[in-house]
Amino acid sequence: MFDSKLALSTPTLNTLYTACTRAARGLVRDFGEVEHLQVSRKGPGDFVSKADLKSEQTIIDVLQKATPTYSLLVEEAGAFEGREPEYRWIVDPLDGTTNFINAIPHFAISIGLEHKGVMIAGMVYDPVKDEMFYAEKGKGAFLNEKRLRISAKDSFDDAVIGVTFPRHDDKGEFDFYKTLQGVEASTAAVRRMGSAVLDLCYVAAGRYECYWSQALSPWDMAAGSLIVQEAGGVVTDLKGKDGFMETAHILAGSEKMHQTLLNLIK
Ligand code: 2AM
Ligand code: CA
Repeated sequence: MFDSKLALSTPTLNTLYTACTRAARGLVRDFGEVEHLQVSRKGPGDFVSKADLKSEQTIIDVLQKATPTYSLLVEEAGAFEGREPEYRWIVDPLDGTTNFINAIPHFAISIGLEHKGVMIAGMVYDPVKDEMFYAEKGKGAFLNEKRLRISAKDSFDDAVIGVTFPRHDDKGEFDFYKTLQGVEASTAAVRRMGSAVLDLCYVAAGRYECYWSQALSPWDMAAGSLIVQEAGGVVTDLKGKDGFMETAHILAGSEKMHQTLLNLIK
């Protein structure tokens, strides 16, 4: 574990690497306890929220030491304004919490860096599989030492589509289950794996042709959206527009598949 090396070395990517690998060490240790059911009597939920907070604090410490003037937006701790607020780190210290609680080895750390509202760097680390996905704007996207490219498939019938189900209380403007039925009927498979940040990276890696979700938070999308774009993919909201970080709905995929899925959602 933690053998992954970076194909690109820049100050930002090195900071991201330190933050991700340090936080991962604690998460993997805690995951081992969940797997062996050695969690406290309060139950796995409480234990996991502690694992989550520890991971978050490790990441905040690394980022604040490297870039003390940048702003931060962190899932649990909230927002901190720095002296250079045009730079902002956006952090999800544990994505795939339900998987983690149930000892399902599919979760990740995600950190993005935004400059004046534009994502300029991102890293997503799946420590169980030792898969480090990362990108810097204009420099391509990578998985460990390998350059990533979006899927080249051109038949929607053969497509594998990733999705995040909406929560039970989501009464949003999209008819999720109708779309799901249409997508199920016209593709090879739909996958609901429980980590939105990894789903986006799987699009970048060509493992999925597309991914969509109608309710995410900025930290679920920040790093992954740049990784998809740098792998040659298209990312929009579910109406085909740019503002997914604000609308919280997102559709990522290769150019052709993205358009086909967009037509099914509309
Ligand atoms: P989490 O594990 O950090 O909570 C599947 O539920 C995926 O979607 C996870 O990545 C989860 O992040 C994320 N997610 C975030 N907000 C969600 C929402 N409103 N509905 C469903 N999933 C959400
Ligand atoms: Ca999340």
